[in-house]
Amino acid sequence: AAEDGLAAWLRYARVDNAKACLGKLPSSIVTLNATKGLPVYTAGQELAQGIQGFFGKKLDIDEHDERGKPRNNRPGKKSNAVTVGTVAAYKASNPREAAKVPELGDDGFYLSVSRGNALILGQNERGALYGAFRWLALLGQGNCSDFTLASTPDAPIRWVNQWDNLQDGGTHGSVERGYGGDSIFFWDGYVRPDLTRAGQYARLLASIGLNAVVVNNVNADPRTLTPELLDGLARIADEFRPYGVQLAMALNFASPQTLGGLDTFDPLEDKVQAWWDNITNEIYRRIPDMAGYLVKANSEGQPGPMTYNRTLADGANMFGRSLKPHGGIILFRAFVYNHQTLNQTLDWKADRARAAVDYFDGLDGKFLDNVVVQIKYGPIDFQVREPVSPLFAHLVKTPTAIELQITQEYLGQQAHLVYLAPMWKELLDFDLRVDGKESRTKDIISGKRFNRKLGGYAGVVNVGTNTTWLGSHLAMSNLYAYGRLAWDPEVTSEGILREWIALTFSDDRKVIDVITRMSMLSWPTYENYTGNLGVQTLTDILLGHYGPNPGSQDGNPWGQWTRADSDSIGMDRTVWNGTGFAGQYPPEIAAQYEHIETTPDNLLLWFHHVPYTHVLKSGKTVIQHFYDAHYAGAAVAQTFPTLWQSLRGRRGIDKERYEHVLYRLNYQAGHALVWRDSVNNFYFNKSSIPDELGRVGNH
Ligand code: GCW
Repeated sequence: AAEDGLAAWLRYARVDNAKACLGKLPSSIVTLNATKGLPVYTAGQELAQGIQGFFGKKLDIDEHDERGKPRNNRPGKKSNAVTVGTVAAYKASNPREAAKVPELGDDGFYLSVSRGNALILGQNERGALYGAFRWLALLGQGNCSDFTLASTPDAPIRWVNQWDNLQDGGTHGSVERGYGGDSIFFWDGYVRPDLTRAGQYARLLASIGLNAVVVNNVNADPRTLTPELLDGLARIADEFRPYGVQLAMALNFASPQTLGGLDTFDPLEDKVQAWWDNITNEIYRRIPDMAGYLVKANSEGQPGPMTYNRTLADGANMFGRSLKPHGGIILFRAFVYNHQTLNQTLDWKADRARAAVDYFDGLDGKFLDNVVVQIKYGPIDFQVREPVSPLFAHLVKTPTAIELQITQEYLGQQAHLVYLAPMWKELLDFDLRVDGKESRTKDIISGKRFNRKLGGYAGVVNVGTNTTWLGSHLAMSNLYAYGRLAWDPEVTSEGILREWIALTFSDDRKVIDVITRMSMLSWPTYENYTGNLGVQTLTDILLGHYGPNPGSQDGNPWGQWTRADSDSIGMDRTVWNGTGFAGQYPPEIAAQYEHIETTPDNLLLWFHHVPYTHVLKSGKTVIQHFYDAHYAGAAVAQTFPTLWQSLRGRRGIDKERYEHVLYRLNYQAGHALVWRDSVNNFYFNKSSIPDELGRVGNH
């Protein structure tokens, strides 16, 4: 039902062995120094709601004040309790016990469950809420055993980016690359009067450890900074605050001119700096806990410092200065390139993939300490297969965050099931070998590798007003996985999935197994029936990034080229003969990508231009691999509806969600055939090489 979609993994539905847990549950909830509207208070409410939902047991909430004394003096103190609060509040009432709590980092929690008593302590208020949600996630899987756990998130920045426009318009409605309806925040140029969904969204995000949301599009509207809008943003922040989620905002670099009426937006002009300082003060006056800014500059037509021949660091630091007194941070995007000047026909060495490193060259060390560079996982744009962006290896003194995309822009737009955790984990685990030492992406962004305090994760989520949030029930596993990985990149893709399924549908064994199976197959399957061997996804580049259109990649300045002709295909990104992109990696990795023999098959066409008859490590030719992979991928997609149908009527698979998912999987199965035939025919027509199995070409 609609409310199941809205509640997503926080349905708190009755668990199978509810009875078995009853004896092991506390009989009351104690909150330590809770204030209504702040996370510890929320944690108490969630625990009550969750335990009632999972087990049918109603618990009272006893509020204790800052000295540990009951506020609502209920007679006859109950024996077993779950106590929730901050470490500091616990210390005030129970110094001796508090001394035993292990050291926690920012946002961390300590969770100890023993014989019907539970202690949930946060390093800060939201840490306590995270601890409560973690325990609830276990209880919701029927796990009511005793345990002790201290957990601190791997990285401090665990943000969501929403690409929400203030107004309907353009071809994409009010959320750019959003496939779940209109913005939950904005309507008709203003912040919505009713922000119920904003609060519900914050609740979901807090339950997976995410701590801030940029609420407006990176292609930012200068009107965001008008007083009416700022008042509205403050109301959004009020909805977020009970969940410990902070508001952040995207800015338009030219605002001092377009909105403020100055004759310039040059970041080195005093009056421009003063304008930003002033507006920043205005924002913090309304939203004292605002997290910071996100800025897209000099990219795809957006204004930026380069308009005035200033560096990207000059631009970023201007915001850093304004934010500094308020403790805010600026996420400055590395997605900087010019989509108008790239010329494929004239220039064999032109390459959009080079842009980020080229533009940030020489800037490491020039950023203020509250500037974080936000880097898309790959050098192009959220494709089904990209190597990790080499920029992660170049910024040693500068904190970085990885930008992942939960909304499936190039990956089927939620009409295809594509579970992304396995892809993200490959990227996060990749070892860039900076200075010949182990340098995994995850350890670079967390700050561990180069000893930095800041860094982390930015996920483009783009939920909308649809009661499924993203437009598809199964796509929500990606949001769940994003939060879990940003907290702890060591958790396994499959483990995340099993937990998400149990909480979203039920802990029925078959339900968990079947959805896990489909989801774990889904990314390789999508890659098989779309773009193979690192050639990129092959969606239509010019119209909405959806559906097959291999021909649209080339012959335009967008730079997502394949250079396919009648004999050969692939981007030569070698140093010796190509664009030189391979040389942007540290030496060990550069050497690997420079040569065909050491480039993995799945990135062959990303780095090399080869004949269709080139033989892969697998022993197949490139063209035969295309044909086979497309048949294999489309065949697996045909099995998804049948697999799903085997779950009909099982626990947690209600009729409405069953039908909704089935409809999409049937569509995907059909569309996979369209993909298969379009791509195969396209390359057959180009190359005139028939399929060895006679499926493609002249019959
Ligand atoms: O992936 C592309 C999208 C644009 C987006 C841009 C960006 C917000 O097609 O819609 O703009 O990247 O990330 O800035």
